[in-house]
Amino acid sequence: MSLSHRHRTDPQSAPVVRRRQDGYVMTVFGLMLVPLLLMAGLAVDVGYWYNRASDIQKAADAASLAGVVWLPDMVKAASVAKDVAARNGFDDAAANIVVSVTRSAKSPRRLKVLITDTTVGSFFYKNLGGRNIGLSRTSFAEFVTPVPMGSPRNYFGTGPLLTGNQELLYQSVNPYCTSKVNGDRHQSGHYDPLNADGSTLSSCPAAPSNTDHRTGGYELYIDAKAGRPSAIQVRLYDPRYNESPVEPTPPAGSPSVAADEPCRYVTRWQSFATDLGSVQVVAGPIYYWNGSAYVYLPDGQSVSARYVVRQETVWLCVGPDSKRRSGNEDYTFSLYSPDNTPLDDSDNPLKCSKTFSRDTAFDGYTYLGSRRWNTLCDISTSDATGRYILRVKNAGTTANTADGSNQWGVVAKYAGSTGNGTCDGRTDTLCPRVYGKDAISVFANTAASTASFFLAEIGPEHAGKKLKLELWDPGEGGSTIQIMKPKGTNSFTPVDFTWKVGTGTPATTNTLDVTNSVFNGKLVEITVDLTGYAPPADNEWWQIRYTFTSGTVTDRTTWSARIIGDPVHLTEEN
Ligand SMILES: [Ca+2]
Ligand SMILES: [Ca+2]
Ligand SMILES: [Ca+2]
Ligand SMILES: [Ca+2]
Repeated sequence: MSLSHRHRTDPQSAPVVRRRQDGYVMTVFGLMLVPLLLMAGLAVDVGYWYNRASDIQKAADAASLAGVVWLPDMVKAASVAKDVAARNGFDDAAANIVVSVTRSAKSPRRLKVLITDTTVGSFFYKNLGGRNIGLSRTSFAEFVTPVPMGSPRNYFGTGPLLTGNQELLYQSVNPYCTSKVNGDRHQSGHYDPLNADGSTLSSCPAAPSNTDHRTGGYELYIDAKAGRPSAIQVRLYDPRYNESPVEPTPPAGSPSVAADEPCRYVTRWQSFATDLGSVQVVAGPIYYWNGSAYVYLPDGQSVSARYVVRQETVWLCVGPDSKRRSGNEDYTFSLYSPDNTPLDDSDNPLKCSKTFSRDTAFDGYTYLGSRRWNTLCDISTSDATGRYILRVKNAGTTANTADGSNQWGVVAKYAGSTGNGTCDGRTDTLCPRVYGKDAISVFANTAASTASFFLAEIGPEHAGKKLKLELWDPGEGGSTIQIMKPKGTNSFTPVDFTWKVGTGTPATTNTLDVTNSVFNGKLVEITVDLTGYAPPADNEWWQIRYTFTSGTVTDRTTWSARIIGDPVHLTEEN
C-alpha cells in the first residue's frame, strides 16, 4: 500500500504523467489555437463593427435632426443633412459612403436619413478570407410645427360675412390699456380684474405688467404653395379700430337699422337711471333693440355715478369693433417672407407693413358684401414659396381710455380666382391657407345658442402624445364648452379631457361647465390624451363648441394649442 503509494508518488514517474498531460494540453491548445485566435479576432472585429455602427447611428441622428427642420423643402433638407453627416465623418462624396435622405412616407414632417458604409474593414476576418462588410444605420427625425389654429381655409376672422359658410368669429386684438380680464391674453398691457365691471382703469403701465404680454403681437401663417396659379392678395377686413359705422349711417331712433354692413350682436354698456324707471340717454348715437333704447358712451364721455351701468347685448349694424371708451389705438399688420431659418420666426425679412389709425380709409372695394377692406400686399408667383408670417399688434398706447376690442379678419385669395376666391385647405392642395400660430385671439359671436368654431389641426402623427389647450377668459355668460375631435368630413364628437385652473385639482370631463362666468379673467388649462387618435383622412381639424342658454354665443377670448414634447426630436417608424 505504502509502495504503491510511494510508487505513485515516485518522483521519477511523475514527469511521465506530467509530460503526458503537457503533451495533451499542448495538443489541445494547438488544436484550439486557431479557433481561439479566430474568436479573439472576431471579438476585436465585432467590437470595431459595433463602434463603427454606433458612429454611423450618431451621424445619421445628427443629420436627420439638422435636416428635418427644412421640410417641406426637401432639397434643402437633404443638403443640410448630408453636410452634417460629412462633418461627422460620413461624406456622401466618399466612395464607400452612401447618405440617403428621404421624406418619410408616413409624415410630411418626418425625415429619414440612411447612412451606409459599404466597406467596413476588419482586423482578422478579412485576413482569414472574409470580405469587407457593409453597415447601415437609419434615423428618423420629426419636426413638430406649431399647431395650426383657427381656420382650415384661406380666410380667418370674417365673422358672419360668408353667407352659408359663416365663421361666426372675428380675430381680435384689444388696445394695450384694455385689461386682460376682457379676453386678450397677449396684447393687453395689464391685468385689472376690477375693469370687467366697467370701473375706471386703476393703471396702465408703460412696461407691461401682464406677464403673458407678447411684444411681437399675434402671429399667423399664410401658405404660399409652389405652382400657385396667380398672385395671392392678402386682404384685411376692418383692420382699424373704429366703431363708427360705414355708410349708410344707421338712422337714430329707427327700430330697424338698415346697413349694408353685417349686423351682429355686441356687448356694450347699458345705462339706466338709478331708479331704473326710465332710460337715461347719453348724447351720441342711439340704437334700438327689443323696444328699449340703449346707448353707448360716445367719445369723451365717461361713466357717471348717476347711472347704473351694466353690460347688455344689443344688435348693431355697424362695424365689428367694440369701443367702450374714447381712446384710440393704432394697429400694425406686417407680412414677413419665408427665409433660411425656419425654426426662428423672429428674423424673417419684412415683405410689407401697414399701420391703421382710427380714421384710416378703407380701400373702397366691396368684397363679401362689405366695404371695410384694406389690401396689405400681394405675394406674387415669383415671390418665395413657403410659409409667410403675418404679425398683428397694437401700438402700446398708454391712455387709460383705450378700452375695447379691435375685430379684424384676413383673406388670402388668388388674384385670378373667380367668385369670392375662398377655398379649403383640406380638399384643395393649392389653397393659400391662413391660420393662427400657437395662439389666437378671437371674438366669437352669433345669435345662436350653440356654435362650433375651428380650434386646431391635429394630424395623426400626434397619436400617443398629449394635446395641451389653454383657454383664456372663456365662456362668460355661457353654459358649457366642449372640445370636439373630427369624426368625419364634417362631423365632430366631444372628447374627454383633463382641466384645471392655476394650482387647482385637475378634473376630467367632456363638458366644461362655464356658468356664472366662473372663468372670467382665468386661464383654463386642458390636456387631451391622444392615445389611439386616428382622424379621418379628410379632416384633421378640431372644434370648440359653445352652448349658451341665454341664446347668444358671445365671447372675447384667447385660445392656445400645442403638442407636448420637443419640437424637434428623433423618432421611430415601423
Ligand atoms: Ca372676461
Ligand atoms: Ca426665420
Ligand atoms: Ca376693426
Ligand atoms: Ca371672455
